[in-house]
Amino acid sequence: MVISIKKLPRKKFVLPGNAACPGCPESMGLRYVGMALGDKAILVIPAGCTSVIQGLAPGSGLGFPIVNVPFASSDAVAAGLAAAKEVAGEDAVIVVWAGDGGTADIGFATLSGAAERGDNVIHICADNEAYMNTGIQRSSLTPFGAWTTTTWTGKRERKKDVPLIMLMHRIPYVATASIAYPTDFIEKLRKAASIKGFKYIHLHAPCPVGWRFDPAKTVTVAKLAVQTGMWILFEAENGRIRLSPPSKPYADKSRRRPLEEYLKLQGRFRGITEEGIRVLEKMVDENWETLLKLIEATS
Ligand SMILES: Cc1ncc(C[n+]2csc(CCOP(=O)(O)OP(=O)(O)O)c2C)c(N)n1
Ligand code: SF4
Repeated sequence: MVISIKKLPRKKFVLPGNAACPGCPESMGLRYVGMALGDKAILVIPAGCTSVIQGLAPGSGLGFPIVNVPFASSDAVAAGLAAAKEVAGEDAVIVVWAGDGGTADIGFATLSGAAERGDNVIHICADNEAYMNTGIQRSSLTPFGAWTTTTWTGKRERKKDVPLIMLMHRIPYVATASIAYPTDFIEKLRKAASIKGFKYIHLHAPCPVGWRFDPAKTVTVAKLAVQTGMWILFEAENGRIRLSPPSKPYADKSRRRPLEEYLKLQGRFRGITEEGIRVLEKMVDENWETLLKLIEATS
C-alpha cells in the first residue's frame, strides 16, 4: 500500500499552542497517529512528555480522546477499554502511547501481560531514549555511551531490545518506525489497526533537549540513525520478519554511513571515547546480524 501524504486527512490532532518543545519528536509522531487513525483512535497515556504536551484542559494540546493512567497500568487499562468498546459494538482503535520509561521499564509488566493475553490494543513506544519529562534520566532504552543526568560518563549498558522481546511474545504484529519516515510509520499504524490482537510499534524519536542537538535537526538525526544502521526499520506479521524499505540498503554494511556522523550531531555523545565508538559499532553489527538471521529463519 503506497501512502500519499497529500491524500491523508487534514484534521489536526496536535493543536496549535501545545506545550511541546521546538523540534519535539513526540508531537511529530502524534501528528502521524492522527493522520493514520483519525477519529477512531483513543489514546491511553501514562506520565511523560506527552501528558504535558496534551495540556491541562481536555482538547487544549491534543485533539484525541485521552485516558491518563498511572505508568504501570497503561496496557491493563487499554485492555479493559478495548473489551468495553467491543461489547458496545463501537469501532475504536485503542492505542497506548508511552515513552521508553513507560514501556521498557515501569510499564513493562502490563505490556507483557496484555501481549500474552492478546488484548486488542496497539502499543506505541515513543522512544526518546531517556526519561525526558523528569529531567533526562537514563532508561533501559538509553544507548551505550550516551550521557544522561544519571550517566554522567556515558551509559555502560546496551539498549534493551524491546521489539525482539515483543516478537517472542508471538503477537500478530511487531514493527519499528522512525519519525523521519512518516509514510512508513502511517502504513504500519494502519496495518496494525486492521489486525485483531496485540500489536507493538516502536517509534524512534530523537529529542533535541535530552540528546543535545539543534531543534531544527530532529529529522536529520532520526534519518542518520537509520542510515548508519543504528536504528533498523522492520515489521513482523505473524512472526514473519522483513526489513522495511528505508532500512533495506543498510543490510549491506558497506552502504551504512559512518556511525560518527550520527554521534557528532548530539551533545549526549560528546564524551564518548574512540574505544566507546568501537563498542557501539560492534553492537550495531550484532543487532543487524541477529535480525538478518531471524529474517532468514522466518521467511
Ligand atoms: C510510578 C511513577 N513513577 C515515577 C513518576 C515520575 N515520572 C513522571 S514522567 C516520568 C518520565 C517518563 O519517561 P518516559 O516514559 O521515557 O517518557 P518521556 O517523558 O521521555 O516522554 C517519570 C519518571 C510517576 N509519575 N509515576
Ligand atoms: S523534552 Fe524532548 S520529547 Fe519531551 S517535549 Fe521536549 S522535545 Fe519533546
